[in-house]
Amino acid sequence: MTGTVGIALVGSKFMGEAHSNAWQQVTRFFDPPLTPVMRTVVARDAAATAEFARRWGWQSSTTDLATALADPEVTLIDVCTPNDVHREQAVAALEAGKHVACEKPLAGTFADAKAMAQAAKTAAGTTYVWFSYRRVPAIALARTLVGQGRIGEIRHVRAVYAQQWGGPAAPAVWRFDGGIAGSGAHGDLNAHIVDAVRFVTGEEIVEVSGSITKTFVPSHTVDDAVLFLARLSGGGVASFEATRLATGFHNHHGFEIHGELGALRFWFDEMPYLDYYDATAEPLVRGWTRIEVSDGDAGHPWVGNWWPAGHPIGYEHTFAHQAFDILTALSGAEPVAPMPDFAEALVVQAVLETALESARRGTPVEVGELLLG
Ligand code: SOE
Repeated sequence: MTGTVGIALVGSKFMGEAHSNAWQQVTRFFDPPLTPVMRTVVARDAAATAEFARRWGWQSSTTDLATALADPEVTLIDVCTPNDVHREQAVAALEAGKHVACEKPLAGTFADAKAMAQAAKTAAGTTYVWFSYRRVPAIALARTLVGQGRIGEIRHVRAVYAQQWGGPAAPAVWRFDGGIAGSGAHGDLNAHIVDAVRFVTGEEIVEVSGSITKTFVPSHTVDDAVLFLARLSGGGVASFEATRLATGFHNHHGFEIHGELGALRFWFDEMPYLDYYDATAEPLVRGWTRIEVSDGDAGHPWVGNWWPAGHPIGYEHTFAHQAFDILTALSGAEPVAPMPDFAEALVVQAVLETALESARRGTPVEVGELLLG
């Protein structure tokens, strides 16, 4: 399939900028099978949105989502708004026959996420969710190495997402308002590492226990920290930690995955690197190998489209990778790495909800209980 995809962006803040940059960069560095056309941006303030459109290369701007949905040239709605409006905007877009790419978490509440996944089931359009860290080359390589059986059966996973937004200088943003965000560090940060662990291991999180949640800052109406333990479908165990109160960390996240034959370790603070331990190597030389995931010729994903090996890419590139993979998937071809849709994001949301339920009950809870219930 060849042709164009007319895009309407909904939202113009942090993610609106990240996505706009991605739609701009994708045709400069990649040759997607479909060409994105940045038709319009939708946001609340008319003047600010017009200025946003000028700066980021959108052809027009509007304050009215219905205008964008009525445009026959627009086929993909890119939702980058706060969590409480994802459902209304995504469902309206699906009902208008559009494809939808929605920011994570799928929604602020499990009920909204379920409704969105339900709407996607019967819609003509396809859905995508911007779990953009899947498209960190080192994380996608970790998935490939697990798939090749290099670390064997997975026994122990440790996943962490730690930020420092809780101190006296913490900004008063919508992410701390339960009515808008629905969830705090849990929905914003655990969502990423739950998705990353599922993505890399290829396993499901089947049971959650030992979950604790805590709000430290009195003005916050969401959790500031949620920690929980889990069982994986392959029999391994896992721990997840998300916090806004990790003084000293701006955006520290990653995982350590220990298998019967080896281990993998990734931390976003050192984004180009994946550490691999081969437990089958000769004892004399056995040890952690640091792979610099920047070599397209070696088969490292996406990086060959940017700079020569050893010239690292950063946070914003993961969004360009996702833009490329969305355009590839829309054309009917296989994306570089699997692309989560609303049904898959609902599974992530079910894990998050199960953790909250486990904290409420003080007992282990099976994820299937909520997902199927
Ligand atoms: C804010 O907590 C935030 O921007 C998240 O919403 C993003 O998903 C994460 O990538 C960085 O932190």
